[in-house]
Amino acid sequence: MKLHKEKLNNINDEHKIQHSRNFDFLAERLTKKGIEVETIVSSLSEFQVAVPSWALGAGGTRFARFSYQGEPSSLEQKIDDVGILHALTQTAGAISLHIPWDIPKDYTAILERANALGLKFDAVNSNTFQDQINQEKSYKYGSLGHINKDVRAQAVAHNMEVVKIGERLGSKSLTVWLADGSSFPGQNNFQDALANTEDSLKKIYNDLPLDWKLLIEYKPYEPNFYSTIIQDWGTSFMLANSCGERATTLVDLGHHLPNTNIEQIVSTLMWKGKLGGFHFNDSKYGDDDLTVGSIKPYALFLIFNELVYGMQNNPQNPELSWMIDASHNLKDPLEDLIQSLEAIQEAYAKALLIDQKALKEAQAINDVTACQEILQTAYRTDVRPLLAEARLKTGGALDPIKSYRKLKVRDHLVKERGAASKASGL
Ligand SMILES: [Mn+2]
Repeated sequence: MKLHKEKLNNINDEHKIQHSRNFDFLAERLTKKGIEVETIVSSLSEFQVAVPSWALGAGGTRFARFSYQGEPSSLEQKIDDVGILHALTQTAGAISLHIPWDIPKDYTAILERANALGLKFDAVNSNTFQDQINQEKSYKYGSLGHINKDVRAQAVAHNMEVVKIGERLGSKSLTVWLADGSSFPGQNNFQDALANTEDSLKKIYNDLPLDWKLLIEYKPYEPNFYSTIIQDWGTSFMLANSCGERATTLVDLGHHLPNTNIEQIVSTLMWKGKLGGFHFNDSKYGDDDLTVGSIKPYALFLIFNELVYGMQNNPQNPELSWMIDASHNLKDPLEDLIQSLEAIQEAYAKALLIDQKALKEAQAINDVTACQEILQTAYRTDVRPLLAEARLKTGGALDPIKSYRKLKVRDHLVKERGAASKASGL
């Protein structure tokens, strides 16, 4: 289904007067502080986050998967769903594909479909964490870091294949996340496993088109529970350095042990010009895949503070690939993604409000109290009218969740696709 612009505008019209009051009140307060409100609104409009193809259906746990009605069962339908998200929020202008789950059959038709909805193809993701039907060698004991060179060669070839598919869609980066590791002490030789992984990544990197980036993701545990070969940002950074300039580290919020200072990792990587991408989600305990901003919104704000600082002060860092990486078990996946997109924009807007000059001055005289006040003054500002204004200006919804419900999008999808329609993928 496609959203009717006219119906969306009618819903917006009902709330326009109240929105103008809210926006004008906030804009006046911020302008008095010397903040350029228009600049912030246009920064918000420009900020686009990719939606991964696997987030559009209900996810599951290792115990069960309860599917959601009207899920997209083909690549075409997945693109349509991201189109709906983008029409409402105007901030989801890209889709990130997972290969082999989303191999296009007709490239021209897929490109035309995405183009008509204002969508680009962001990073492509390889999959060597599960076996596919008719696959020759198994990834049960690893892939790029496997002890057997034939398994490694197969995993390298798969990544090269993913790049070829991505090239035909206009993608410019490959994300590699490995499940490789061990579940028991003694199972792997750490050095051999790391050396094999480095060797495989170099082969992939050397085959990469010159205008492509390699994004190396890390994760401390799961699915392996004793060791992960690329366990942390340091290991990813080291591997990226040995591959070359266009190899970078990808930070996924959920891929850290509890209480890790993720904002400091972001800052360090950007200073070294090696932060290539960022995956958003939220968690209480581990890689929980919860809605962005649902558990730790202040931590997200502090991370955005470092991202904004890096984007403004670190020209050595490449342009970042942003993506939501979550899998929803309970909510309507599209509503969950709308909430995530809103949380990302909110944290970004608040970070843009930080008085960086005053913060540097307070830091210079070790005025710790003032430093905290400066950060929290920005954090405590209700920036939602700025987000609504950015959406209104670009043709989106003043209130995306309310509009989604009023337009009865899920009912339409169920009618079109059937209640039993299941998302392809996991
Ligand atoms: Mn991720």
